[in-house]
Amino acid sequence: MDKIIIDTAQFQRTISRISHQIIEKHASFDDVVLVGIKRRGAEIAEMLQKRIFELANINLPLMALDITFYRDDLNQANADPIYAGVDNPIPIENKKVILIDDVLFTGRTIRAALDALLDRGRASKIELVIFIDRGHRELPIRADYVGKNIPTSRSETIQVRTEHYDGINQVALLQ
Ligand code: 3GP
Ligand code: 5GP
Ligand code: MG
Repeated sequence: MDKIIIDTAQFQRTISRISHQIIEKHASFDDVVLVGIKRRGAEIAEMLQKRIFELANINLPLMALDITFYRDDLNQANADPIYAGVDNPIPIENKKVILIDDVLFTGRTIRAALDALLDRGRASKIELVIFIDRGHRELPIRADYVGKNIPTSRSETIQVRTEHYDGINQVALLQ
């Protein structure tokens, strides 16, 4: 069964709300950079970048990060230590990083992302934006900005659909 829990209009409102929250929380944007986790986290990061520009006329630098090779559940035989996994690399040393992903589940992706970020420099601060928090954390990780909390069973799947990959912005719960 496929239940739409966030439709296209709600999706856009959620992007707007998180954008407002980010603007409200930062007195200055001089050192702020956006880092989206590929793939859909990076697309959501682009949406936030666009909305923040529309709302506050601030154009934040944006980088897309592939954290696959930093996962703790990766088969070591497949690991490729020279893999860069970054689009549009930007310096993060002493920057305030706003890290963005689509779904927060066990927290292992974010742990891997923190590792990937640390390899690129020492950020002065890292905040986390998550579009859907579905619970079931296995690590002590929480988001600073949450689109929506959706309690799920482990057998359910959240499908975040985005324009670029799915032709539409919406979120479905699959049982
Ligand atoms: P995405 O960010 O492009 O959506 O985290 C890597 C990918 O795993 C995600 O890519 C996501 O689509 C996909 N994925 C889909 N369902 C699940 C799931 O239930 N668990 C995990 N770990 N990944 C999922
Ligand atoms: P975690 O590492 O926290 O267990 O999972 C987070 C990552 O896995 C996210 O980047 C997300 O894309 C993917 N993920 C985990 N659970 C789901 C889910 O139910 N639906 C989707 N679409 N992605 C998920
Ligand atoms: Mg993802």
